[in-house]
Amino acid sequence: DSRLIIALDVTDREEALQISRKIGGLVDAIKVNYPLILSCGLGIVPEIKKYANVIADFKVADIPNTNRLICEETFKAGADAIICQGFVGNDSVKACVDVAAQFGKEVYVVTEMSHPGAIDFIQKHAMDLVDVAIKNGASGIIAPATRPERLSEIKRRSKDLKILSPGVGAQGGDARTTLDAGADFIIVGRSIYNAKDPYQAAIDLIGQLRR
Ligand code: BMP
Repeated sequence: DSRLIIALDVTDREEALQISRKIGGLVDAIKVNYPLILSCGLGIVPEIKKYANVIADFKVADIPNTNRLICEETFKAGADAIICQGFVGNDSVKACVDVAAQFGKEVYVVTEMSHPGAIDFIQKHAMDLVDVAIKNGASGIIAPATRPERLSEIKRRSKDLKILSPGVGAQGGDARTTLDAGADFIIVGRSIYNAKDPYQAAIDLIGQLRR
């Protein structure tokens, strides 16, 4: 229970498996995204699963039927959870949650994103997106480590939903501050996989989370 999730956004298969082997036992989950899957294929999911739970960050954002098909393929490949967008609406999110329930898996809904451009559009609807996650039975949400004050507001709105928070390290967020603001887990990519010693970088982050 480290409260750390690695974002494995590398594109080299050997590197991905080597990092997974080294730090899979330290982290709560390994998050995979398009860079890795487009380069290595969905078949890398079961290989990574040998080392840790896998969260498929596919930010699914389509009509309900297409969302359903995407989720089925993702869970069949062995992913333990999938991330979807909430802005496409209740029916599309519900389609993901329904498939997850069939497979005994989890869905996380993106609320406010962590990058600067999130304030252009998505921030205006962040609280509605939290409500979409609650209403449709998602397991949790994604909320920004780069804006701790917004994270706290989102936490108040989301009550007991799990909060996974990206933006620590390369995007400027701080690990401990993010937990204090209400996150249950932090998601960290570059600060771990680009470190000279990814294992030590993960250990250091876990130390900060336990402080
Ligand atoms: P990094 O620590 O290298 O910035 O990686 C963050 C990871 O979290 C990336 O995989 C990114 O796609 C994802 N992410 C994010 O940074 N902000 C969000 O709001 C939602 C995300 O999924």
